Amino acid sequence: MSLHETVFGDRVHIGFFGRRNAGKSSVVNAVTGQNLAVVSGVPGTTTDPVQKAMELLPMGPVLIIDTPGIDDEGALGALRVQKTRQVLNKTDVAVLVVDATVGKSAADEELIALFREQGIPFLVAYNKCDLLFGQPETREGERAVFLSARHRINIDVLKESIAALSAPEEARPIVGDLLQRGDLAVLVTPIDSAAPKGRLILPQQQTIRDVLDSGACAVVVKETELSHILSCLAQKPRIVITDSQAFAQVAAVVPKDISLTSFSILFARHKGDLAQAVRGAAALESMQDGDTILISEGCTHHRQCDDIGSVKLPHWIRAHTGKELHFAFTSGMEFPEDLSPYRLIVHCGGCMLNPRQMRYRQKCAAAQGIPMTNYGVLIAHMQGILPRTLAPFPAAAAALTAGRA
Ligand SMILES: Nc1nc2c(ncn2[C@@H]2O[C@H](COP(=O)(O)OP(=O)(O)OP(=O)(O)O)[C@@H](O)[C@H]2O)c(=O)[nH]1
Ligand SMILES: [Mg+2]
Repeated sequence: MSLHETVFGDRVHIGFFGRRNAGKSSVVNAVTGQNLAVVSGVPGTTTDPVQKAMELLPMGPVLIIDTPGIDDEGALGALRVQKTRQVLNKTDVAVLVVDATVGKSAADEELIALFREQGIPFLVAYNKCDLLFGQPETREGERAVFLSARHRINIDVLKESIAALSAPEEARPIVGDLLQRGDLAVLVTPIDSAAPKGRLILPQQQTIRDVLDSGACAVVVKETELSHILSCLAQKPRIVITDSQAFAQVAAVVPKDISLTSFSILFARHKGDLAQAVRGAAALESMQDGDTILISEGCTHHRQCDDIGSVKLPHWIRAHTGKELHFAFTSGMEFPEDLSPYRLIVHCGGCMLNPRQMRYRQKCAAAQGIPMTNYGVLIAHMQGILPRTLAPFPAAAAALTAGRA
């Protein structure tokens, strides 16, 4: 996976919505300082979502998404709502662009209702204020910014406000909350045939960064050197984090009084709801002949996920359950609205999805009562290592016993 792709899922996704001609594309261009999107006085200029990954201060890495304008006639229409929802599924922060000379319409209110429904923080950008005497009326409690894209007025205020809204999503820890300054974390990273030669894969790099940021020390070893290194350490490690594939070997070497978990478990928690994934894994035990399992991937081109998802997982699952099961597959942005044909959903780790997208998919499954787990958690379950890897996470470990009951 290229450097550009790897950081995609961690970018703050900022979506710009609103009526046709409100000036969404103009605001996007002003915010980015680039002529990213075509601007014109003709309503309906932007016909498909346009997205661009970039560095944007004060946020850092972001993905900017300009969307087609909605109809002036009020009701959004089924297709518009569906398209808007698709963008909303991956939106961390929504900016509703309103033409200040016209004010908010019924369609704008519908958009606000959609933001609320999906729990997306949003603000209202009243654009074209250069044409206005005084300020437009706003609803109490509404986060509003008054600006002019054309004259570059208050664009900085808009950026600051977006940054303020996007902050909480950024705070999700990988492992930092389990560590204290001066702690030692041992990371076990086998030679990975899927990793580019000479590199560590993204979850490993990000975990190391997180360990360092918490003031702890990361010791990185292969499973073959682990035993020797453990015996050399003067300080007892706070935690050992291993690649799931080496778990059996690592578990045999790490003393029982040292926490042991896997990169997959850390990332299931970092990206989504770990407890739900744990309950989902337990559902594997109640599969019946003829049931269909949906295997879903966040990207279309990650060779390792593809191989695990399409070949290894079905094989392991059939062997583990001994049942005649059917498998369905989806990848990329497609995720079925109707999940009722499936008895279980197994999702990839979602390195290409942002946390909101991942959690949204989990929410869809929960709402329809379909168990959902992920690759790493399910593999850990089938290997019988889930209880030990969950020990550092009491809340998720409770889901383990709840699932059994
Ligand atoms: N006076 C004034 N005009 C603006 C401002 N921002 C945008 N416009 C004008 O409004 C018109 C529509 O701008 P766009 O940015 O294309 O609007 P849009 O919301 O992307 O429109 P669609 O893509 O058709 O949905 C253009 O003629 C812009 O020049 C502003 O701050 N002040
Ligand atoms: Mg546009």
